[in-house]
Amino acid sequence: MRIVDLRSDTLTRPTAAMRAAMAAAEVGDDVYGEDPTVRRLEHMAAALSGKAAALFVASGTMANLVSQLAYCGRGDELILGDQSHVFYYEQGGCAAVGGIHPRTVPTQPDGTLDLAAVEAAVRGDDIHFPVSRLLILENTHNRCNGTPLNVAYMQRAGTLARRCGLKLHVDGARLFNAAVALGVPAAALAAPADSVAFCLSKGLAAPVGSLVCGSVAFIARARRMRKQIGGGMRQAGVLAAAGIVALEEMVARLAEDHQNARDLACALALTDGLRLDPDRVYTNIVFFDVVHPALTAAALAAKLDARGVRVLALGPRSLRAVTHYHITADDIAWTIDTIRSVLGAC
Ligand code: TLP
Repeated sequence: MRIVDLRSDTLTRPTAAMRAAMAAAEVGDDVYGEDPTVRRLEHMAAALSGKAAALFVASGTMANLVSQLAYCGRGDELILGDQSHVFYYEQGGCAAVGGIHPRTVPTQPDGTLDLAAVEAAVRGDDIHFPVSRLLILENTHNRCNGTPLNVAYMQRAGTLARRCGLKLHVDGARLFNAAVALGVPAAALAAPADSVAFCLSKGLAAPVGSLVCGSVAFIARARRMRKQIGGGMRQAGVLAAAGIVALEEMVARLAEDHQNARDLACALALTDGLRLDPDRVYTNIVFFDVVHPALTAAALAAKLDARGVRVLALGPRSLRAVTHYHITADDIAWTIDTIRSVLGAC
């Protein structure tokens, strides 16, 4: 049966070039700093993000966690959006592992935080209060249709963070999607931040891995935190080799994923029983609501699954489809036909 799996771009499998690079990778013990392939990947990541240093970690969740641990001690406060991945999907790692107190402000529909609300959330110098240390932004914003945060906004956020004595960390799991969609270098989006994390294992199709990028001192601290939570990876060059191919070969083609997402969104917007605004789809993530009276999101996802189209039900009426390397324009056309046929039969 034909399967078009749109549940996530994390489903991407390594390319032939990645597998070849993995097989040939020169390796060493990375906990001793002796894996040449990991070092090369970290240098590439630092250069691409415009930061002085970088650290290879197992996942986006680990990248965000070591960053929070590097900046904050127990009882310190961290400001982040209520729809952010760190707050929503990372098991409260900051609190569970680091004793860090998360303070949310509402995420706006375009993935930004109202900077006046951020400023109002920064604590004053009062013996009753935790100390505000860190602001986290997400670019692109997963739960807000994969919307990219632009350079001007990032600069305003960076200025505010500095003025308020906060560090700024960017969860850029899909930073290169943002850069490609906006037509700017990733480094321009990262410049106002103290640190940025990005993933190799999503649209860039590497099997495993994320990078955290920042100053030399920050990365040294993050490296300690990675070891503390068990993330030292030894001959990780076999994984880093795929990551190098991802950065060299897979960034520019993200534009195809964005076009496919937009084509999907435009067609779904014209489909009875569904609701979405295609003008809010900028990258590879399409959220849509089912408004058909006889269907919930879970019921529609199950019916589509039976026909080979996989999407995620993420709320009572809300579904998510993510385009990626293995999804062709023909897959999108077939998906649209299948969704219309399933809805037509309800
Ligand atoms: N997102 C996954 C799920 O966890 C929801 C997905 O399928 O989209 N930051 C952002 C913005 C992310 O979207 C994700 C993964 C992460 C961090 C965590 O990355 P991993 O899965 O590598 O820990």
